[in-house]
Amino acid sequence: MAVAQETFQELRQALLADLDPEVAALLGRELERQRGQIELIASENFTWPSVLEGQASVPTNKYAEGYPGRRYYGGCEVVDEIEQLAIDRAKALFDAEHANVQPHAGAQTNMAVYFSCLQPGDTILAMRLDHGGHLTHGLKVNFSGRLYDIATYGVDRETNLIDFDEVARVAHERRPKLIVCGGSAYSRAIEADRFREIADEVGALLLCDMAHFAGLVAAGLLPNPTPHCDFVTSTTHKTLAGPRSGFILCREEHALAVDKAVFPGMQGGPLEHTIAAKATCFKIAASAGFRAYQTQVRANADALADSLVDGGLDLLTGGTDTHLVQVDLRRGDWTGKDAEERLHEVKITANRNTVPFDERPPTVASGLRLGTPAVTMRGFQEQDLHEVGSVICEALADDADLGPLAQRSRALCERNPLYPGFRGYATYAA
Ligand code: DSN
Repeated sequence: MAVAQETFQELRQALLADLDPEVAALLGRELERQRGQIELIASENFTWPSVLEGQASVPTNKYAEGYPGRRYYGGCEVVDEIEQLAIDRAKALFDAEHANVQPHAGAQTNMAVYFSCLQPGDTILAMRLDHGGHLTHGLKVNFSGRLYDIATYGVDRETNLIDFDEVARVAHERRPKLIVCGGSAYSRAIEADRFREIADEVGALLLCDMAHFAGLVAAGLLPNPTPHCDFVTSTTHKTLAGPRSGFILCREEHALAVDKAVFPGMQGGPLEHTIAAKATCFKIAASAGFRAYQTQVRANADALADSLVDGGLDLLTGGTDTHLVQVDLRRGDWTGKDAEERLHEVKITANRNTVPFDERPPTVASGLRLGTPAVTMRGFQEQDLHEVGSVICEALADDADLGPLAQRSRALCERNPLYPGFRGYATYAA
């Protein structure tokens, strides 16, 4: 029931569903969309209820330019404690000498690292985007490609594994000031130690972008890149399952430069409510429960990979060490775009992705990138991922009967409810 909204007093008391039923209804619809489909976008997750609480909290009202104990505003005594807690937890979780928890998102983490150690025109060596890198690793139309001289490496054409001979050869030819490892579409463990050896040979700094697999590192299921790197960047909302945000880890010798690059170099006021949620995310990521969750993420990724191969699809590298699998569609008629759209019709959300040496443009692409963090968060186990894999393979058959397949997806969602007990915004908006 909507309340009158004319007076200041009414505005000060009204809750969302009463004040703005349109937005409340849209939020309710988004909740139901998330509940009613199988989320396989490898970079997405369903965050913890405790993190949602932190993100909706009152430090959103606070300006706090600067760092704990060194702010440009009064009244920062509590947010100082919040931010210091997040810093200390991030350092402990990844065994890092320094952490900056202010970056608003992943792109800003990489921008801050570049600003801290490079001048425009300096050379960065990074993985090509279509081989699994990231926009901020040097795409021409991204700030990284516009400001810096970009040298690239990729994967081996046969194995689809990082071609370390190429990394070394290009590093020696181009003498980069910074080497970047990690990316957003590579399903095998990143060997930061091997990148370190090459970086040392050419006197380069080393950055690992672990945004995708940070949760698996936190749980001890993938090697921690931090001891080998000058800088490590990450988001907090992918496998880490926290709020939509980012953070930077670095060696002490780079701490001042990184902090100055973030503020005042690029950002103004930090989002202290999100930093509170990051602190909670790091606390959760150090727990036994989180390790159990990540162990299931990995088991589910293997189960999905096995079922897709059994159903006749090709996977890049044949499988996965992480939370993601990459379907290579080049042997058949499907494009990534068409496959993504077909899966949408059977209640499965995924994203098209280029495969290495793809002849199609990224808007069409020849691959699908699938990941298990989100479905695992809602309770899916190996047998469920076998069923998901079977629905995918049947949906990509020429004579697919989509209605029954969508029903099988719905049944999986109903067996594994998302945010059970959360009444949601739709309740108020109704
Ligand atoms: N957009 C993210 C992803 O999907 O991997 C990377 O920033």
